[in-house]
Amino acid sequence: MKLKQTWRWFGPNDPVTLSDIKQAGVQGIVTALHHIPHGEVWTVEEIQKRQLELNTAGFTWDVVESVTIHEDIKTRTGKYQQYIDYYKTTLRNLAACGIRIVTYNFMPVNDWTRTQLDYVMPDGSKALYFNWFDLAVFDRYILKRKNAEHSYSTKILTEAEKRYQHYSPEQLDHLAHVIMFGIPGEKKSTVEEMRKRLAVYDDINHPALRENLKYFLSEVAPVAQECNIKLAIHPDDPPFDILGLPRIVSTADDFDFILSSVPNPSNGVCFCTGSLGARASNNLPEMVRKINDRIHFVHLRNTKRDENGNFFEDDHLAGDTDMYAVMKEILKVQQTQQDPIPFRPDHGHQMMDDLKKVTNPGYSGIGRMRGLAELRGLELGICKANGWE
Ligand code: DNO
Repeated sequence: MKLKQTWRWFGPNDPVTLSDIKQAGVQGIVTALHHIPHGEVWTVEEIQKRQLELNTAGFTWDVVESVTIHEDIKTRTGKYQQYIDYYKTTLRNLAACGIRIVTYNFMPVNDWTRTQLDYVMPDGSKALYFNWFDLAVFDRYILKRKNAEHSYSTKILTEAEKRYQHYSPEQLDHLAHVIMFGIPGEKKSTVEEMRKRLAVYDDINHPALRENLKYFLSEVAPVAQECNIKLAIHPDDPPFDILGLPRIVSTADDFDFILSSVPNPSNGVCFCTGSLGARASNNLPEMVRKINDRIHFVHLRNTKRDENGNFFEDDHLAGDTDMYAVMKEILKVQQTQQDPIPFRPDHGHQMMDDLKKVTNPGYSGIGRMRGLAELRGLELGICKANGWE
Protein backbone atom coordinates (compact mmCIF):
# COMPACT_ATOMS: atom_id res chain seq x y z
CA MET A 1 0.00 0.00 0.00
CA LYS A 2 1.17 3.51 -0.85
CA LEU A 3 1.17 6.61 1.34
CA LYS A 4 -1.56 9.21 0.96
CA GLN A 5 -0.44 12.30 -0.94
CA THR A 6 -1.54 15.53 0.69
CA TRP A 7 -0.90 19.25 0.31
CA ARG A 8 -0.79 22.04 2.87
CA TRP A 9 -3.22 24.87 2.27
CA PHE A 10 -3.24 27.93 4.52
CA GLY A 11 -6.92 28.72 3.97
CA PRO A 12 -8.82 31.22 1.82
CA ASN A 13 -5.93 33.74 1.83
CA ASP A 14 -3.39 31.25 0.51
CA PRO A 15 -2.17 32.49 -2.90
CA VAL A 16 -1.94 28.83 -3.97
CA THR A 17 -5.66 28.20 -4.39
CA LEU A 18 -7.67 25.01 -4.12
CA SER A 19 -8.15 24.99 -7.88
CA ASP A 20 -4.34 25.19 -8.28
CA ILE A 21 -3.96 22.30 -5.85
CA LYS A 22 -6.46 20.28 -7.84
CA GLN A 23 -3.80 20.06 -10.58
CA ALA A 24 -1.21 18.65 -8.19
CA GLY A 25 -3.12 15.37 -8.09
CA VAL A 26 -3.12 15.03 -4.32
CA GLN A 27 -5.70 13.07 -2.40
CA GLY A 28 -6.13 15.21 0.69
CA ILE A 29 -5.62 18.59 2.30
CA VAL A 30 -3.66 19.58 5.37
CA THR A 31 -4.87 22.81 6.92
CA ALA A 32 -5.77 24.66 10.11
CA LEU A 33 -8.11 27.36 11.35
CA HIS A 34 -5.42 30.02 11.47
CA HIS A 35 -7.91 32.75 12.38
CA ILE A 36 -8.67 31.20 15.76
CA PRO A 37 -6.28 32.55 18.42
CA HIS A 38 -3.90 30.00 19.95
CA GLY A 39 -5.51 28.15 22.83
CA GLU A 40 -9.15 28.87 21.96
CA VAL A 41 -11.64 26.10 21.20
CA TRP A 42 -12.30 25.20 17.56
CA THR A 43 -16.06 24.88 17.43
CA VAL A 44 -17.84 22.26 15.32
CA GLU A 45 -19.40 25.11 13.38
CA GLU A 46 -16.03 26.65 12.42
CA ILE A 47 -14.56 23.25 11.53
CA GLN A 48 -17.54 22.40 9.35
CA LYS A 49 -17.36 25.74 7.57
CA ARG A 50 -13.79 24.96 6.45
CA GLN A 51 -14.72 21.38 5.67
CA LEU A 52 -17.57 22.48 3.43
CA GLU A 53 -15.25 24.80 1.56
CA LEU A 54 -12.85 21.91 0.97
CA ASN A 55 -15.56 19.43 0.06
CA THR A 56 -17.06 21.86 -2.43
CA ALA A 57 -13.66 22.06 -4.13
CA GLY A 58 -13.54 18.25 -4.25
CA PHE A 59 -11.16 17.67 -1.31
CA THR A 60 -11.24 16.10 2.11
CA TRP A 61 -9.58 17.60 5.17
CA ASP A 62 -7.26 14.79 6.18
CA VAL A 63 -4.82 16.33 8.61
CA VAL A 64 -4.89 19.34 10.90
CA GLU A 65 -1.61 21.21 10.96
CA SER A 66 -1.62 22.52 13.60
CA VAL A 67 -3.76 22.88 16.66
CA THR A 68 -1.15 25.11 18.26
CA ILE A 69 -0.29 24.57 21.90
CA HIS A 70 -0.74 27.70 24.00
CA GLU A 71 2.48 28.92 25.67
CA ASP A 72 0.82 28.53 29.10
CA ILE A 73 0.71 24.76 28.48
CA LYS A 74 4.37 24.60 27.47
CA THR A 75 5.47 26.61 30.48
CA ARG A 76 2.80 25.14 32.79
CA THR A 77 1.90 28.57 34.05
CA GLY A 78 -1.19 30.77 34.04
CA LYS A 79 -4.31 29.15 32.64
CA TYR A 80 -2.60 25.97 31.43
CA GLN A 81 -5.24 23.61 32.80
CA GLN A 82 -8.00 25.55 31.12
CA TYR A 83 -6.09 25.52 27.82
CA ILE A 84 -5.59 21.76 28.12
CA ASP A 85 -9.33 21.37 28.62
CA TYR A 86 -9.95 23.55 25.57
CA TYR A 87 -7.51 21.38 23.61
CA LYS A 88 -9.49 18.28 24.56
CA THR A 89 -12.70 19.96 23.42
CA THR A 90 -11.09 20.88 20.10
CA LEU A 91 -10.00 17.25 19.63
CA ARG A 92 -13.52 16.02 20.36
CA ASN A 93 -14.97 18.57 17.93
CA LEU A 94 -12.53 17.58 15.19
CA ALA A 95 -13.37 13.92 15.74
CA ALA A 96 -17.08 14.71 15.57
CA CYS A 97 -16.38 16.13 12.09
CA GLY A 98 -14.45 13.00 11.07
CA ILE A 99 -10.92 14.48 11.21
CA ARG A 100 -8.48 11.94 12.55
CA ILE A 101 -4.92 13.33 12.50
CA VAL A 102 -3.77 16.36 14.46
CA THR A 103 -0.27 17.83 14.21
CA TYR A 104 1.25 20.15 16.81
CA ASN A 105 4.67 21.12 18.07
CA PHE A 106 6.21 21.86 21.45
CA MET A 107 8.77 24.44 20.35
CA PRO A 108 9.02 27.17 22.96
CA VAL A 109 8.11 30.68 21.80
CA ASN A 110 8.84 30.43 18.07
CA ASP A 111 7.70 27.84 15.54
CA TRP A 112 10.17 27.12 12.69
CA THR A 113 13.07 29.56 12.48
CA ARG A 114 15.08 30.72 9.46
CA THR A 115 17.39 33.68 8.89
CA GLN A 116 16.78 34.13 5.15
CA LEU A 117 13.77 33.39 2.96
CA ASP A 118 15.30 34.03 -0.47
CA TYR A 119 18.64 32.20 -0.55
CA VAL A 120 19.53 32.00 -4.23
CA MET A 121 20.35 28.54 -5.53
CA PRO A 122 22.75 28.00 -8.45
CA ASP A 123 19.76 27.38 -10.75
CA GLY A 124 18.18 30.75 -9.83
CA SER A 125 15.40 29.35 -7.64
CA LYS A 126 15.11 30.61 -4.06
CA ALA A 127 15.25 28.57 -0.87
CA LEU A 128 14.89 29.05 2.89
CA TYR A 129 18.15 29.28 4.81
CA PHE A 130 19.36 29.08 8.41
CA ASN A 131 22.63 30.73 9.38
CA TRP A 132 24.04 30.69 12.92
CA PHE A 133 26.00 33.94 12.38
CA ASP A 134 22.81 35.84 11.55
CA LEU A 135 20.91 34.21 14.39
CA ALA A 136 23.66 35.47 16.72
CA VAL A 137 23.36 38.98 15.21
CA PHE A 138 19.66 38.94 16.05
CA ASP A 139 20.20 37.44 19.49
CA ARG A 140 23.01 39.73 20.67
CA TYR A 141 22.30 43.01 18.93
CA ILE A 142 18.55 43.15 18.25
CA LEU A 143 17.05 41.02 20.98
CA LYS A 144 19.95 41.89 23.30
CA ARG A 145 19.33 38.73 25.28
CA LYS A 146 21.16 38.54 28.60
CA ASN A 147 24.08 36.09 28.42
CA ALA A 148 23.43 35.45 24.72
CA GLU A 149 27.19 35.17 24.22
CA HIS A 150 27.17 31.89 26.21
CA SER A 151 25.11 30.23 23.48
CA TYR A 152 27.67 30.60 20.69
CA SER A 153 31.26 29.67 19.85
CA THR A 154 33.92 32.39 19.56
CA LYS A 155 33.89 31.88 15.82
CA ILE A 156 30.19 32.63 15.60
CA LEU A 157 30.42 35.61 17.92
CA THR A 158 33.30 37.14 15.95
CA GLU A 159 31.53 36.71 12.62
CA ALA A 160 28.26 38.02 14.08
CA GLU A 161 29.98 41.16 15.31
CA LYS A 162 31.51 41.75 11.89
CA ARG A 163 28.14 41.32 10.21
CA TYR A 164 26.42 43.59 12.71
CA GLN A 165 28.93 46.36 11.95
CA HIS A 166 28.10 46.41 8.28
CA TYR A 167 24.36 45.61 8.28
CA SER A 168 22.15 48.68 7.67
CA PRO A 169 19.21 49.39 10.02
CA GLU A 170 16.90 48.12 7.25
CA GLN A 171 18.84 44.89 6.97
CA LEU A 172 18.63 44.40 10.73
CA ASP A 173 14.87 45.04 10.70
CA HIS A 174 14.47 42.58 7.89
CA LEU A 175 16.49 39.95 9.73
CA ALA A 176 14.28 40.34 12.82
CA HIS A 177 11.17 40.08 10.64
CA VAL A 178 12.42 36.84 9.05
CA ILE A 179 13.45 35.21 12.32
CA MET A 180 10.14 36.04 13.98
CA PHE A 181 8.04 35.23 10.89
CA GLY A 182 6.09 32.42 12.55
CA ILE A 183 3.06 30.93 10.89
CA PRO A 184 1.68 32.61 7.76
CA GLY A 185 -1.55 34.43 8.45
CA GLU A 186 -1.05 34.41 12.21
CA LYS A 187 -0.15 37.27 14.53
CA LYS A 188 3.48 38.45 14.31
CA SER A 189 5.60 39.04 17.42
CA THR A 190 7.47 42.25 18.14
CA VAL A 191 11.01 42.11 19.55
CA GLU A 192 9.66 43.38 22.87
CA GLU A 193 7.00 40.64 23.04
CA MET A 194 9.59 38.05 22.14
CA ARG A 195 11.84 39.20 24.99
CA LYS A 196 8.96 38.78 27.44
CA ARG A 197 8.04 35.38 26.09
CA LEU A 198 11.65 34.19 26.24
CA ALA A 199 11.98 35.35 29.85
CA VAL A 200 9.26 32.93 30.93
CA TYR A 201 11.70 30.14 30.06
CA ASP A 202 14.47 31.42 32.34
CA ASP A 203 13.60 28.72 34.87
CA ILE A 204 12.58 25.99 32.43
CA ASN A 205 15.35 23.62 31.41
CA HIS A 206 15.14 20.48 29.24
CA PRO A 207 13.90 18.10 31.97
CA ALA A 208 11.28 20.63 33.09
CA LEU A 209 10.00 21.16 29.54
CA ARG A 210 9.92 17.40 29.02
CA GLU A 211 7.79 17.06 32.15
CA ASN A 212 5.40 19.71 30.83
CA LEU A 213 5.05 17.85 27.55
CA LYS A 214 4.56 14.56 29.37
CA TYR A 215 1.83 16.14 31.51
CA PHE A 216 0.10 17.58 28.44
CA LEU A 217 0.23 14.22 26.67
CA SER A 218 -0.95 12.27 29.68
CA GLU A 219 -4.00 14.55 29.70
CA VAL A 220 -4.84 14.69 26.00
CA ALA A 221 -3.72 11.30 24.62
CA PRO A 222 -6.53 9.36 26.38
CA VAL A 223 -9.08 11.79 24.93
CA ALA A 224 -7.51 11.44 21.49
CA GLN A 225 -7.63 7.66 21.79
CA GLU A 226 -11.23 7.69 22.96
CA CYS A 227 -12.29 9.75 19.93
CA ASN A 228 -10.01 7.93 17.50
CA ILE A 229 -7.61 10.78 16.80
CA LYS A 230 -3.92 10.32 16.09
CA LEU A 231 -1.69 13.03 17.53
CA ALA A 232 1.47 13.87 15.59
CA ILE A 233 4.17 15.91 17.29
CA HIS A 234 6.33 17.86 14.86
CA PRO A 235 10.08 18.02 15.53
CA ASP A 236 11.89 21.21 16.45
CA ASP A 237 12.94 23.15 13.37
CA PRO A 238 15.90 23.48 13.47
CA PRO A 239 16.51 20.58 15.88
CA PHE A 240 18.74 22.48 18.30
CA ASP A 241 18.40 24.81 21.25
CA ILE A 242 18.10 28.34 19.91
CA LEU A 243 17.91 31.74 21.62
CA GLY A 244 18.70 30.05 24.93
CA LEU A 245 15.49 27.99 24.75
CA PRO A 246 15.36 24.29 25.56
CA ARG A 247 14.27 22.09 22.64
CA ILE A 248 13.05 18.61 23.41
CA VAL A 249 11.80 17.16 20.10
CA SER A 250 15.06 16.97 18.17
CA THR A 251 16.69 13.55 18.55
CA ALA A 252 15.97 9.81 18.69
CA ASP A 253 16.36 10.00 22.46
CA ASP A 254 13.71 12.75 22.61
CA PHE A 255 11.22 10.62 20.66
CA ASP A 256 12.02 7.68 22.87
CA PHE A 257 11.10 9.77 25.90
CA ILE A 258 7.94 11.18 24.32
CA LEU A 259 6.60 7.86 23.10
CA SER A 260 7.54 5.74 26.10
CA SER A 261 6.49 8.17 28.81
CA VAL A 262 2.94 8.21 27.44
CA PRO A 263 2.65 4.82 25.71
CA ASN A 264 -0.79 5.49 24.30
CA PRO A 265 -1.01 4.55 20.58
CA SER A 266 -2.65 7.91 19.85
CA ASN A 267 0.54 9.64 20.98
CA GLY A 268 2.56 9.73 17.76
CA VAL A 269 4.88 11.68 15.53
CA CYS A 270 4.89 13.86 12.43
CA PHE A 271 8.13 12.60 10.90
CA CYS A 272 9.63 15.70 9.28
CA THR A 273 12.79 14.82 7.37
CA GLY A 274 13.59 18.48 6.72
CA SER A 275 13.65 19.36 10.40
CA LEU A 276 15.40 16.23 11.66
CA GLY A 277 17.90 16.10 8.78
CA ALA A 278 19.47 19.44 9.75
CA ARG A 279 21.16 17.69 12.67
CA ALA A 280 24.12 15.62 11.44
CA SER A 281 23.89 13.05 14.25
CA ASN A 282 20.27 12.13 13.45
CA ASN A 283 20.14 8.88 11.49
CA LEU A 284 16.78 9.24 9.78
CA PRO A 285 16.18 5.72 8.41
CA GLU A 286 17.07 4.37 11.86
CA MET A 287 14.65 6.82 13.50
CA VAL A 288 11.85 5.66 11.19
CA ARG A 289 12.55 2.05 12.20
CA LYS A 290 12.37 2.99 15.89
CA ILE A 291 9.31 5.23 15.82
CA ASN A 292 7.63 2.82 13.44
CA ASP A 293 3.84 2.64 13.71
CA ARG A 294 3.79 5.74 15.90
CA ILE A 295 4.51 7.74 12.72
CA HIS A 296 1.15 9.31 12.02
CA PHE A 297 2.08 11.88 9.40
CA VAL A 298 5.13 12.56 7.23
CA HIS A 299 6.77 15.74 5.89
CA LEU A 300 9.34 15.09 3.16
CA ARG A 301 12.00 17.72 2.49
CA ASN A 302 15.79 17.91 2.34
CA THR A 303 18.48 20.19 3.75
CA LYS A 304 22.17 20.72 3.04
CA ARG A 305 24.50 21.67 5.87
CA ASP A 306 27.88 23.41 5.69
CA GLU A 307 30.83 22.96 8.06
CA ASN A 308 29.38 25.54 10.49
CA GLY A 309 26.01 23.82 10.77
CA ASN A 310 24.26 26.44 8.62
CA PHE A 311 21.87 24.86 6.16
CA PHE A 312 19.70 25.64 3.16
CA GLU A 313 16.66 23.74 1.96
CA ASP A 314 17.81 21.67 -0.98
CA ASP A 315 15.82 19.94 -3.72
CA HIS A 316 13.71 17.16 -2.23
CA LEU A 317 15.93 14.40 -3.62
CA ALA A 318 19.23 16.23 -3.05
CA GLY A 319 20.86 17.35 0.20
CA ASP A 320 22.16 15.42 3.20
CA THR A 321 19.17 13.13 3.72
CA ASP A 322 19.10 9.95 1.66
CA MET A 323 15.47 10.30 0.62
CA TYR A 324 15.48 6.85 -1.00
CA ALA A 325 16.50 5.19 2.26
CA VAL A 326 13.98 7.17 4.32
CA MET A 327 11.14 6.63 1.86
CA LYS A 328 11.87 2.90 1.82
CA GLU A 329 11.72 2.66 5.63
CA ILE A 330 8.49 4.66 5.74
CA LEU A 331 6.97 2.43 3.07
CA LYS A 332 7.97 -0.63 5.09
CA VAL A 333 6.02 0.79 8.03
CA GLN A 334 3.13 1.53 5.66
CA GLN A 335 2.90 -2.14 4.68
CA THR A 336 2.04 -2.98 8.31
CA GLN A 337 -0.79 -0.43 8.45
CA GLN A 338 -4.44 -0.64 7.45
CA ASP A 339 -4.81 3.01 6.49
CA PRO A 340 -2.46 5.00 4.27
CA ILE A 341 -0.12 7.29 6.21
CA PRO A 342 -0.46 10.82 4.82
CA PHE A 343 2.63 12.64 3.61
CA ARG A 344 3.11 16.03 2.06
CA PRO A 345 5.93 17.57 0.09
CA ASP A 346 7.23 19.96 2.70
CA HIS A 347 8.36 23.32 1.38
CA GLY A 348 9.69 23.89 -2.11
CA HIS A 349 11.86 26.44 -3.81
CA GLN A 350 10.37 29.52 -5.36
CA MET A 351 10.91 28.74 -9.01
CA MET A 352 9.60 29.69 -12.46
CA ASP A 353 6.32 31.64 -12.02
CA ASP A 354 6.59 31.35 -8.23
CA LEU A 355 9.33 33.97 -8.44
CA LYS A 356 6.82 36.55 -9.68
CA LYS A 357 4.37 35.89 -6.86
CA VAL A 358 4.22 36.42 -3.14
CA THR A 359 3.64 33.03 -1.55
CA ASN A 360 4.01 31.91 2.04
CA PRO A 361 7.71 31.18 2.76
CA GLY A 362 8.44 27.61 1.70
CA TYR A 363 4.92 27.12 0.36
CA SER A 364 5.27 28.01 -3.32
CA GLY A 365 3.07 26.20 -5.83
CA ILE A 366 5.53 25.08 -8.50
CA GLY A 367 8.44 24.38 -6.13
CA ARG A 368 6.33 22.06 -4.01
CA MET A 369 4.88 20.51 -7.15
CA ARG A 370 8.41 19.63 -8.28
CA GLY A 371 9.08 18.05 -4.88
CA LEU A 372 5.81 16.13 -4.95
CA ALA A 373 6.41 14.84 -8.46
CA GLU A 374 9.89 13.59 -7.56
CA LEU A 375 8.74 12.00 -4.31
CA ARG A 376 5.78 10.37 -6.02
CA GLY A 377 8.12 8.83 -8.61
CA LEU A 378 10.50 7.64 -5.93
CA GLU A 379 7.63 6.05 -4.02
CA LEU A 380 6.25 4.35 -7.10
CA GLY A 381 9.65 2.91 -7.97
CA ILE A 382 10.23 1.54 -4.47
CA CYS A 383 6.73 0.07 -4.29
CA LYS A 384 7.05 -1.63 -7.68
CA ALA A 385 10.48 -3.00 -6.89
CA ASN A 386 9.19 -4.54 -3.65
CA GLY A 387 5.80 -5.72 -4.81
CA TRP A 388 4.01 -3.20 -2.53
CA GLU A 389 1.07 -2.35 -4.74
C1 DNO B 1 6.87 24.89 8.68
C2 DNO B 1 6.07 23.83 9.30
C3 DNO B 1 5.86 24.04 10.78
C4 DNO B 1 4.85 23.05 11.30
C5 DNO B 1 4.55 23.16 12.76
C6 DNO B 1 3.77 21.98 13.22
O1 DNO B 1 6.88 25.01 7.50
O2 DNO B 1 6.57 22.59 9.03
O3 DNO B 1 5.42 25.33 11.01
O4 DNO B 1 3.65 23.24 10.65
O5 DNO B 1 5.70 23.26 13.51
O6 DNO B 1 3.15 22.26 14.43
